[in-house]
Amino acid sequence: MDHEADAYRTDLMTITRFVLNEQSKYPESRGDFTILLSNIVLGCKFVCSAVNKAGLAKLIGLAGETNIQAEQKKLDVLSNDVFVKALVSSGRTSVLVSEEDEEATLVESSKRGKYCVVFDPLDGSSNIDCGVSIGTIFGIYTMSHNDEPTTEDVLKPGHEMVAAGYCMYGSSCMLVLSTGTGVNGFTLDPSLGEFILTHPDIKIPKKGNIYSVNEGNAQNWDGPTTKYVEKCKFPKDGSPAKSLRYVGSMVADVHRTLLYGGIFLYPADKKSPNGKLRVLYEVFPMSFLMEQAGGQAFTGKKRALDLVPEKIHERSPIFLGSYEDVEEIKALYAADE
Ligand code: FDP
Repeated sequence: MDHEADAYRTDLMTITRFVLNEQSKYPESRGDFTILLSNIVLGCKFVCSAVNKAGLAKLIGLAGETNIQAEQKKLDVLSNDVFVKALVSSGRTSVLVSEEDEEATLVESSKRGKYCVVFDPLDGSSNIDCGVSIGTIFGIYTMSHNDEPTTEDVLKPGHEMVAAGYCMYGSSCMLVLSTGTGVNGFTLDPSLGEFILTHPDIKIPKKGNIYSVNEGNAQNWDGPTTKYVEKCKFPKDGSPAKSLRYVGSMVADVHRTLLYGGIFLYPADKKSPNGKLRVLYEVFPMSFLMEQAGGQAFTGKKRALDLVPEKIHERSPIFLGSYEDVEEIKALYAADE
């Protein structure tokens, strides 16, 4: 391969080119989604740069404020600020829900647009101080009316999302996106400051050999989850035991699951009967991506994307990943009923 020539390729598929290509399939489209997405991309680049220099910039440490999760750190505050400003100034949003803000942001009338964005600006915050991968997760809905926006506009099932994605700040910065026609992964080329399509049409393997869960909670799990994890470790059908991988940062754990296959679980337990992860900006976007990649996402009771949240910070148990692995846990819950 001619590496020198490769370094100067001029036909690179940047994320903007990619979305413009997608958009050209809809002649009635006026470019609103492209503008919205370019503001999300700007937020991701900003946070990526802040994460990379966190130590240097003395950003690590408590910000001296507590949020609803009582865990807000400086980088979380900064990331939230960046995304809220980028999304409002895009002029394409009406309602924003952030993990960091107790109330939804209802955008002032002069800056309103047709989208609602739900997001966790910096997920996996307990990993910030030790340099482990963290990420931003987002989901996008469209407004279904032209009246005053309200919080109700985002209390909709996940299958109504028009797009979802995450950006992982890890050994490289990767943005994984679905607009409802498959899943594509873009890697930030720092020399260009552009996300380049590096993982086109991601498909999750039908079955994997990794399970990912916080086993420290095992004593509080219910029967089906306990049985499933037991099966992963001591299979009785002659298949090899699965490997356990758990970063404890949802974006990193889901990213690995998407690329390598397997299952990610954050089940309910006796202490947290609704699990830990948030429906709107963790469970829904990741479930949307999994389904688009050929996998499944299940709550222990139903398809995750069929949940209808009643509150913006609602939680749900979640089991997501390879189609066949999720089938197994579904069967255990069905048998338990
Ligand atoms: P964190 O508490 O570090 O912000 O919902 C947030 C989250 O991380 C997820 O990213 C992660 O999957 C999960 O919590 C980890 O929770 P446990 O520490 O309870 O395993």
